[in-house]
Amino acid sequence: MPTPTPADRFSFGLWTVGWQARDPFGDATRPELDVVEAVERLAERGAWGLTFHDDDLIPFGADAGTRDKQIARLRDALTATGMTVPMITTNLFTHPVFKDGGFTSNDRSVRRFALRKVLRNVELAAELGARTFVLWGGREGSEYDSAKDVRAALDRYREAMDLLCQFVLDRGIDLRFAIEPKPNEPRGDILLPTVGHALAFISGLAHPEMVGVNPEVGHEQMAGLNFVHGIAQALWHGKLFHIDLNGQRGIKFDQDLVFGHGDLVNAFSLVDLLENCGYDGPRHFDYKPSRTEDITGVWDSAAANMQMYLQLKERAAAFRADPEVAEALATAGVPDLSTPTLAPGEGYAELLADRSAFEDFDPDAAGRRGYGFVRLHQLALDHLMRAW
Ligand SMILES: [Mn+2]
Repeated sequence: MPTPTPADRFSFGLWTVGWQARDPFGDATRPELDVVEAVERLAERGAWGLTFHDDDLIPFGADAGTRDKQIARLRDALTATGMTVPMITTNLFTHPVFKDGGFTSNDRSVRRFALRKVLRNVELAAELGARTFVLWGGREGSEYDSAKDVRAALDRYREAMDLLCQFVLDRGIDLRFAIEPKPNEPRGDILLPTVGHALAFISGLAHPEMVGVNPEVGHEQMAGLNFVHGIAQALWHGKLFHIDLNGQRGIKFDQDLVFGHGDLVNAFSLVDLLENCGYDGPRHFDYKPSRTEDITGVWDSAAANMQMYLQLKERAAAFRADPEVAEALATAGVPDLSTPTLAPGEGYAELLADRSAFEDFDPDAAGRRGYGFVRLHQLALDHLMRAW
């Protein structure tokens, strides 16, 4: 079994291992977890970073003394273990004040309060050296179409993002923002529901270069989408600033299972992509130890996330190194897709003059080609299962 090390850049949200397993139908099944214990236990298991929402570390509404003390305790634990805080995010969803959203609440006073809460947390991110600031707008949305002017809400969302970028620029903070899409839950419909929606929104911001996405495996799968395709497109746009790894089984409530405990085949392709695309950001786990687990199960599941990733990384490397796979990829034409469709210097005039492209082309012959995609996929699964 591969052993995780800080070089693997594995990070965990404090709200993941710290989840007390309270759900809409049942009470907590586990006691509170102190941040110092979280840092120590994760570091022992080879993790590199801890991430958190402001309210995970500092209770909502806590006085300045409590806030300073909690930050100091975290700092001491980080120093003692060598752990880092690569990402920070803000809770704009738990307190009743945010029941209609933060940046896009219909109540202007709530929107102003939300902005102040985030700005305060951006300052904390700078103090702790976080390089990415995630924004998950879980309450930004509606249950009733008549209750939310979506175009106005997007104006307010943009207003918020532009303000945050200006703040970071003016203060000289080395920080990028990453929007985390989710289609629904807790709201009936959440704004910026998928990676594609978020990418389109970012292109209309004042500083699009400062804003990317933080896609979560389960969130895209809740919308029935192929997570690997979403990640590939985010990479194509240069917008994969952060990633939330976990597991989900189909179109249902957000399960936050251990990475790979949902669609394992898609997880294999995801690791293959991440390890071969030049992504050097955190491998961040946003999962929840299942409600059935005691504290032993919490740490076993945390370790399982890292082990799943490393095992899939080994399998993907073996897949890529296999000569039979290389031959199957060539038969399938996968490398050929990287060849531009037009020759160097060629335009539509040259294409129109090329008789081999149309007049002399035999579409029936080309239509008889077998691509061998199934054989290629079976080879991938053989490697995934080590079945050869
Ligand atoms: Mn989730």
